Amino acid sequence: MRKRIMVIGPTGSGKTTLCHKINGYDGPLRKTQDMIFGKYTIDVPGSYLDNPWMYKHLISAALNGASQIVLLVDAKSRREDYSHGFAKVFNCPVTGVITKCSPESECAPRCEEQLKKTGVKKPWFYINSQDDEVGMEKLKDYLFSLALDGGENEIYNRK
Ligand SMILES: Nc1nc2c(ncn2[C@@H]2O[C@H](COP(=O)(O)OP(=O)(O)O)[C@@H](O)[C@H]2O)c(=O)[nH]1
Ligand SMILES: [Mg+2]
Repeated sequence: MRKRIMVIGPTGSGKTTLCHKINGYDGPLRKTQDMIFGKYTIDVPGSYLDNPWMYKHLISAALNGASQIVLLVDAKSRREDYSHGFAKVFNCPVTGVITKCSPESECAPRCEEQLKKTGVKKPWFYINSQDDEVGMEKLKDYLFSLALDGGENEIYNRK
């Protein structure tokens, strides 16, 4: 099976929006309770983060289907959605992305602190899908370049 970019984050943090951008799809946003396998992505429902007993399902899905993880922090939310060191359970690269915010915003330090506590190493990316195509392109280039290092994935032939 082709390995994909697995996008993890709380409900409403922008996972589906990001997956659509990565896949070059601009249809409507839909809400589901299932993992959605897109062309290059796996869109994981936020409910997987709500219960620690769901983590094992998340981890096994990642082992089977993901070449890398994208972990989202929603700058508009004040909740801490990840347990300490959560990112370290994955045996593939984990990229931290802060949505709905820019590095200059006052929410930035709080979000970066959350990524740090979750165990996500730099580089971290900021996207604001509403008005920042540059940030999105930078992130996509980075994710596809990670994929290029990896092997048989179809993503690897994109450029
Ligand atoms: N301002 C802003 N809104 C966003 C961003 N990404 C997603 N949204 C909005 O946040 C809401 C939830 O997005 P969605 O992709 O469905 O989140 P999901 O529940 O994580 O899949 C939608 O109304 C999106 O338009 C972003 O980067 N900036
Ligand atoms: Mg969604």
